[in-house]
Amino acid sequence: MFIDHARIFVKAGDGGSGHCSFRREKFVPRGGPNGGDGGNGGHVIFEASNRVSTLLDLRYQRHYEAPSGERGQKSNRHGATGSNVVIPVPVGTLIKAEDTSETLADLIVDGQTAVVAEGGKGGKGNARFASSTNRAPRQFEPGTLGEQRWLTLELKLLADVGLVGFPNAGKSTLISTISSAHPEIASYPFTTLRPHLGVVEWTEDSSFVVADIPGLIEGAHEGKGLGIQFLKHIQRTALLLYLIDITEWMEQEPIVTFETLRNELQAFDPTLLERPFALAATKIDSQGEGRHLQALQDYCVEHQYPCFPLSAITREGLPSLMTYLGQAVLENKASCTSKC
Ligand SMILES: Nc1nc2c(ncn2[C@@H]2O[C@H](COP(=O)(O)OP(=O)(O)OP(=O)(O)O)[C@@H](O)[C@H]2O)c(=O)[nH]1
Ligand SMILES: [Mg+2]
Repeated sequence: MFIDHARIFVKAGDGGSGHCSFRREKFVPRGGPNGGDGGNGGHVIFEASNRVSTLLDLRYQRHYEAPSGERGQKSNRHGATGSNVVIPVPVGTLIKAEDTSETLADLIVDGQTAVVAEGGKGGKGNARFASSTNRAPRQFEPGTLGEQRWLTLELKLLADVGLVGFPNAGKSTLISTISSAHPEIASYPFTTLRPHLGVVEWTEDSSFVVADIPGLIEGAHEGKGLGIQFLKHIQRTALLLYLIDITEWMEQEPIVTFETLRNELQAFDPTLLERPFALAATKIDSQGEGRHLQALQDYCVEHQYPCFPLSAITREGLPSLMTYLGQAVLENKASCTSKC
């Protein structure tokens, strides 16, 4: 099951208390204080991992608590440090504090970590309070408390290109043709029920990531079909590719299809309309007379939208689409690097 939202409670370990004790040995009178320090409490840490693809585990386990540090001991022995609790999450996970909505971390690289609850510090034992004027201190510190908080986690996939289209438009077929991703493909609507990522090896040394998300229909923003909840997974893509089925038995005119998709995107997040995009006219191998394709191409010429007629089955049109996407992604990365 693909889960992209979770709410959990984290509690870091408390610091162990310092110890109060004195050397008591037979021939050592007034041996002095020897109470050790308490150990630090363990942190709660998130780690982004490519091996995890959903927040499902966090739905089952909602409480995470790191062990506390142990008390200090006699003979100047420090208490053991509490071990850290490391929670693996998918790359693209955003972590917010529930009470303030403050973003604590946005884990976008495999292996990236973030401490979300700091362990308490161990207290000092009485040995640390000895001074020339106080040789037998009875003073020691308690450990400090570990942080605790409720967190909300949201997974927003990271991809370069997002595929947007009606159900059955051929999104999954396209991603399975150009990458090694294998989402289910079938001739009925809403085959895809969760987003899929595919890595496209564009040239020998460059690749880009494509996201296939479940199909949209008119009224998705009002909850029709699968709704617009999955659109958050294309919010971070640099480029959108609208897939329009142009086979002649499609009742809806392709331009209406395109505009409906744009309206649904706008209802979810108006900035998605400012994102660079291209259109792909799909299934040209079985398009019939080509009336729909002609209408869509005329519309794209008029508006100066890039349009790629293609067939994911015969691969016709794929090379030019790949070149366009690959270059657009490269240009976007270059402009982002120079701006950042
Ligand atoms: N002839 C032809 N059929 C295609 C092409 N691309 C996809 N199809 C067919 O169209 C149907 C739907 O394809 P999918 O890739 O599952 O469509 P989708 O957009 O992922 O659909 P949802 O997951 O329901 O949103 C399948 O029967 C595919 O075999 C194409 O280029 N040519
Ligand atoms: Mg699909």
